[in-house]
Amino acid sequence: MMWTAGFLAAAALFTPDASAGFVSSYESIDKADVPLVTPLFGDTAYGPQPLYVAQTIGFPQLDRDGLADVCGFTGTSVLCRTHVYDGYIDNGDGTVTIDSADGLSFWTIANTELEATLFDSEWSHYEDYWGTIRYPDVDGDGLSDVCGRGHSGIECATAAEGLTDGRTWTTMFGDAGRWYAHPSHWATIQFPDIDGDGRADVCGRAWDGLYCGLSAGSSFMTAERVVPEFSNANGWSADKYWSTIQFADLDGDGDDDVCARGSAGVHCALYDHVSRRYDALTQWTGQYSDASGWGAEQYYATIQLGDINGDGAADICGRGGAGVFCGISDASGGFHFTDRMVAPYFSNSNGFDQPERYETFVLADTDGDGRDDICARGADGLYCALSESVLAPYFPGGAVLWVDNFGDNYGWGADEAYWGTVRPAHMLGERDGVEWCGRGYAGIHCSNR
Ligand SMILES: [Ca+2]
Ligand SMILES: [Ca+2]
Ligand SMILES: [Ca+2]
Ligand SMILES: [Ca+2]
Repeated sequence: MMWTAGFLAAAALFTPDASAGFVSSYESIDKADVPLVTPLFGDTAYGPQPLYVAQTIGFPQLDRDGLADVCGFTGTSVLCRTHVYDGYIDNGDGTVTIDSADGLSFWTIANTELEATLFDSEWSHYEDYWGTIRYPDVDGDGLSDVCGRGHSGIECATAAEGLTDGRTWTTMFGDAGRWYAHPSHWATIQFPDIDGDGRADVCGRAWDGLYCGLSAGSSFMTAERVVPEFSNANGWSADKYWSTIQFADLDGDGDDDVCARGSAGVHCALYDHVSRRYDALTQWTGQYSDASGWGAEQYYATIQLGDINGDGAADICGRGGAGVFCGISDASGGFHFTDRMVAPYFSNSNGFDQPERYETFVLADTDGDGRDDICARGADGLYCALSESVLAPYFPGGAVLWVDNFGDNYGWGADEAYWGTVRPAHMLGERDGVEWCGRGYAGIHCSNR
């Protein structure tokens, strides 16, 4: 870590002055800033927290108040703190008014700390353990649990038991199966809900294809090979291919489908609820191909699924040299691109070819209109291109400075332990979009609304 004088000087600006805040639609609601919401996970006297802390920070739902809580792996356990907030007034008509006087009082009311001690110091030694820690709802009770790949397989601790019941949910994906051997195996482990029953399932890519095990509520059923096409023999062990494997509901039937970028474009398979298997992998678009230059990390690493037009079927976006462009799912086998679904702000010439920018891309409904928007960390704050229209989606306003913080100007570009933590969180509940949180040197900062 280069702990430069310039960064120290800028660090005091993590919390901007009161006049800074949102632009666009929230301006009339509240001039809000980006307060420190908890000193938890802040830097130590030795500098930034290690990546096993920074990269495991998440904002799950551990209780039933609808407000995101915070968790992270400290190196000796997964530590979580529930979020209690009284900074808004419920108007009783589905809207809330932000009480800005109380709006800065996160964490000042009694809140609860939960600790999953299953994730012990051994987990800090191996990225193929800590790098898999996630917060899925594996038992389907509406609360987030903590899961990760450990020595014995997938280990989970449930919020229902206060994270005290950590144990092995399946021996698949463990060290005995050599899942540690290459990131093309352990780093593909994800927790989608492939059968749409509300319980997160587990999937990961082995040498001979993608395996998934359905959640049975207190364990995962035996994982089966569901997409044999994703094999080493077919070339999927290359970073530019396996790292793009992701799950989303492409046809809006409630089951999570799967896509990945191959050499000739993006290939996807729909989950068939009747056969309880994935259909054959097919090519959904010839965009994003190696021949078009998408084999470079600054491009393929940005490809994401999200519902840009808000019709319930996940669409696809990716950042090329000239900006982000998106294709809309037809829910049956194709993504369709138009010249209007382009966000040129996020171009190479605006600096988005740098990892501290392009790795922060997120598709999230930041303005709460039901359509996912394109957001990324820029030079002087978090920028979003807001999606409009269901039938002919486009980004009419270009990109706007959505949060006047998290930019390089306030030091967030200095270290992955800062910029790698900026992400959306429902700090004020599911309504009206998201807040944005990140780990700065003093702890977790979140935008207000
Ligand atoms: Ca499920
Ligand atoms: Ca589906
Ligand atoms: Ca859609
Ligand atoms: Ca939106």
